Amino acid sequence: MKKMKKYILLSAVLLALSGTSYGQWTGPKKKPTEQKEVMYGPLVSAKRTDANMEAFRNYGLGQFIHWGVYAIPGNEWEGVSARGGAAASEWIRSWGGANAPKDWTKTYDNLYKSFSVKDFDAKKWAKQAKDMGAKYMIFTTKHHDGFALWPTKYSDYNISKTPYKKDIVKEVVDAYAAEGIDVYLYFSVLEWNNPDYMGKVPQTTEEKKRFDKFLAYTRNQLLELLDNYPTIKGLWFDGTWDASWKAAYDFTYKLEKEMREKHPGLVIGSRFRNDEYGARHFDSNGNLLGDYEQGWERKMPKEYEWLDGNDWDAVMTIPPNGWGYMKDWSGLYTKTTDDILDMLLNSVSMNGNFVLNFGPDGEGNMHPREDKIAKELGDWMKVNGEAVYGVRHTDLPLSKYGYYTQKGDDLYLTVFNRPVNGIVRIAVPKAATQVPVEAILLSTKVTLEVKHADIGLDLDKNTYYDVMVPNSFSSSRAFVIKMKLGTPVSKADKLMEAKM
Ligand code: FHN
Repeated sequence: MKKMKKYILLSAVLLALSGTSYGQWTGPKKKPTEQKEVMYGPLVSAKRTDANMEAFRNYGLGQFIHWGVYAIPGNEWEGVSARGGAAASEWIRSWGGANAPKDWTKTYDNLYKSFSVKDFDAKKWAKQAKDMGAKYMIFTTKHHDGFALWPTKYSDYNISKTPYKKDIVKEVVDAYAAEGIDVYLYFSVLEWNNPDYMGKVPQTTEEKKRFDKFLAYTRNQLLELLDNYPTIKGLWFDGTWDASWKAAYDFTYKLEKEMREKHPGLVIGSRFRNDEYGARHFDSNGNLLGDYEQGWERKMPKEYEWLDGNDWDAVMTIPPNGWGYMKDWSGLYTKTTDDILDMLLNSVSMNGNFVLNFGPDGEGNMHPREDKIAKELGDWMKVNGEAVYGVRHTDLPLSKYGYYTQKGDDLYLTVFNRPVNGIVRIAVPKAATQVPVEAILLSTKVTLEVKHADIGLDLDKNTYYDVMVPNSFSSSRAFVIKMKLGTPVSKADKLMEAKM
């Protein structure tokens, strides 16, 4: 028993010290040189190949929806902007400083009484997402303010107490399922307004009692979501960075196990929990905690190698860090459809999904710019989606013209940088047994000439194939060249090396 006590004390100390998580989102992951005994590591042994994970790998494009009572103020109050006073629009409850309204949280915590969402139409949202080409959607059931968009039995702070009354989560789940779009439910662990929540590790008996009550409440709500909405494919966790949650690694380990047993095939990202040393996303030995890397938020991996072969998705806002609805986008750079296409193709070229965020207003309307982007993105996906869905990374040398994706012996190059001479040069290792032998423009199905261009550069490991894009072809947006890979008809000659 004494040994156990020492162990628990040691791990608590380590936990407190180890603020860092192995998951570096800013560069290649350096696997720890020494492996250590980890009791609370991954619950999923290897890369899953079941239907839900195969579907995840094939999604390509997803939609995130942040919606809650924070949409009513829309990042301002009585004409005063919260910009700079709160971290983001859905963080407006934490608005502080000189400009913040007096007794703001009292005001905020009564917003639910005016949450009538008179324009809310889940079917309209789902149709828009379908037309945009989204294959999965992540929906905020409850954000950090604790307001639940479903009639939870475990808190009175929920949709049933609003003028709208009805179960918004159910309406959204059903509408998206009817459009064939998989639903993942977003769940924030932390709750700013919950008296039993605390960010720090509970110390006193009273604090431990309160936080244990909070953990039981969290478990109840999660099991309730799985009971109420059995068709969902995954849970998307957030707000799991506080020391209190990190110290509850035994609870979170057991809860993940329980949820997976209750809902076979459930997909859970790496943000849910940590190991006993406090390592999040990846345990202290560098093993992924969850089914996919869930740390690419408003950032993109620079190289495929950074992903270490893990599944992942990148979640992205249109205005900078604008997850919940913002009335005022002025003065901000807001991403264009072309920016989003670039990030989407970049993601799928590295075996990831790209998830674009929408933040409906307090009545349930998408922002006009979101409507515009959804339409433009959908128009592009209708013609070129073949280069995005169900594709995988290819090991060819990177192209300077755009992003490669591959499906069997179909190789796609989505061109963002069109060469002025019309020659799209594909570098292929000289030793390759599969090279581009045919090509078409995906949008027009017009056949393109493919020429072997063995430049004969000394020391060059590659040979080249030129795909000729006719000047007559015009495109105001990225376009896709679809190539067929086959056996090379001409071998790159072994040339003598220059003497010098
Ligand atoms: O704090 C949240 C934030 O409000 C937003 O929900 C994003 C989207 O995933 N997640 C957290 C910030 O990392």
